[in-house]
Amino acid sequence: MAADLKFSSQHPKPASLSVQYGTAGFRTVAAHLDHVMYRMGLLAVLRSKKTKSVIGVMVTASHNPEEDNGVKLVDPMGEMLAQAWEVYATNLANAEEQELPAVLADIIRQEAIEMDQEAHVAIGRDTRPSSENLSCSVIDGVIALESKYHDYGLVTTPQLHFIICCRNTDGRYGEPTIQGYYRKLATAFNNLIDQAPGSIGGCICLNVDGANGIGALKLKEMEQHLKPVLSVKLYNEGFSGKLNCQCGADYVKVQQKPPQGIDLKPAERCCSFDGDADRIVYFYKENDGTFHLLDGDKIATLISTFIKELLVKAGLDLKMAVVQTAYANGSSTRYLEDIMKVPVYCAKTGVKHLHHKAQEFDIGVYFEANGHGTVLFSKAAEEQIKQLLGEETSDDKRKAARMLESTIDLINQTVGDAISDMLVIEAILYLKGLTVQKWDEIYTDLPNRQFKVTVADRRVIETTDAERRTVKPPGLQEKIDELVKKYNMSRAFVRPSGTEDVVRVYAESDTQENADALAHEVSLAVF
Ligand code: 16G
Ligand code: ZN
Repeated sequence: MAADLKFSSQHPKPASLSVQYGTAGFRTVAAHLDHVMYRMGLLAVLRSKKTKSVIGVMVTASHNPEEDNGVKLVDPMGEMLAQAWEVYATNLANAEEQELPAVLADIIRQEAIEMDQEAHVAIGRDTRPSSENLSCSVIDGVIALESKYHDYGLVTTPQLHFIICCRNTDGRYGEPTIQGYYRKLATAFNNLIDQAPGSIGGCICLNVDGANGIGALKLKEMEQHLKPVLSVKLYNEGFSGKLNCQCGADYVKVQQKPPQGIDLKPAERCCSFDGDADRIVYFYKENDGTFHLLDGDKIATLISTFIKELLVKAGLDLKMAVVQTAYANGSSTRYLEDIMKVPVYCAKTGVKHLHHKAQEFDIGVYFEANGHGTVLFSKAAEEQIKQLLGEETSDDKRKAARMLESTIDLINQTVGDAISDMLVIEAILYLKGLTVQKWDEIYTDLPNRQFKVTVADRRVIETTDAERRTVKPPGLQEKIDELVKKYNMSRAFVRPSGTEDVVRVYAESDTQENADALAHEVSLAVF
């Protein structure tokens, strides 16, 4: 390893700054990230040499404020960076300038990386003002190790994941361009819509809150490819408002109210993207002004019901499961298990955990309540569906198989994708002739409340059972159990955040007052 790394001194690490590769990469104020970006350029090259594949680097801080930024690496099939490499990322980011060559050499040795192997890095960024410069710093890191890169510029996070997967599968997943993404999804959407019974017609009207971010930009580009049955009205497009400020999926989910800047009329359906368009939630208001949120749990239920019905119609015996997190509303879990008879599993918060679990099934539907999710189809499932299309079979079975095929193509299986999820949901609602209210009525959410609690050291809390119970500090779980017993149909848990220096508290109960009171009492127990 060369003693001096090219450009390294142009990306100095601020003294005494320490950062960590968290649940979704590095995230902090943008001003602290220049050296991290350069070093992630270096790491992406090593990961690319190791995997002999194209590796992605996405510059974004998702739903966090505009002043923040972040970076995450995308692995060959479009998944999150392998967890074993997260520690290399943290070590590299925190190395002092003079230690950097040695830390790099250490990774090369530990991973037995062949340095003469070619490397390719694909870079994308969101619309934050800091993102362009930060992505140039990533490029400096790639060039410092004399490697090739492609700068895809402004893209949504899931678009970059899609491109990485396409590039590493010789185009079998799709054409590795933004136009290729639009064409694949639009063709699938249009094919699904064409399957609607003759009695269904008219136009779907949807208000979309773009969180003043990249999703709005990309949805506009995509619209021309879609059948005119979908009439999208975009709000918070980013011309004047600030990214994620009083708008976007996270704001709507946490605040349980509509975003600013949207003129919400009773019964009209709306959805909100987050800042990098990998999350989506739906909402509407009633005539009396009551606000209704349809979150990731409602989305998972809608999609898994649709797929299950198609599997039955097609006569396919495929194992489908839904993966949720501790935040999933108890009503959704009960509905899926008891009414739908679909097995439900709980994973730790963070896409990588849900994704991993969902890979165990023929069809794994995973959604976090916050609206991040997708559906994974195993190779065997895809093959069985294709095979059915090639066989002599009844028209009904063939039609169901064709719809399953289009659904697979419409879903971005690499990661949760607001645009793709939105099109899946819209197609399902259209095909079933469902309004947003009817969808909402499938089950009723239990009232719930989330709080953040600031403590001296959040690491004193350790959890088990997919974060639903604490094992440390001693006595805390017993206290929570006692509190939960006081309320009807209640559940509560606490977990240290993976992205902020806080502890999160969640409670649900039979009434909003009880959920609020329980969350409050549990918060006090955390101190
Ligand atoms: C990150 C995760 C998201 C998770 C959230 C939890 C990814 C791509 N994103 O944003 O899935 O819900 O962290 O944050 O994995 P918390 O640990 O601060 O509650
Ligand atoms: Zn996001």
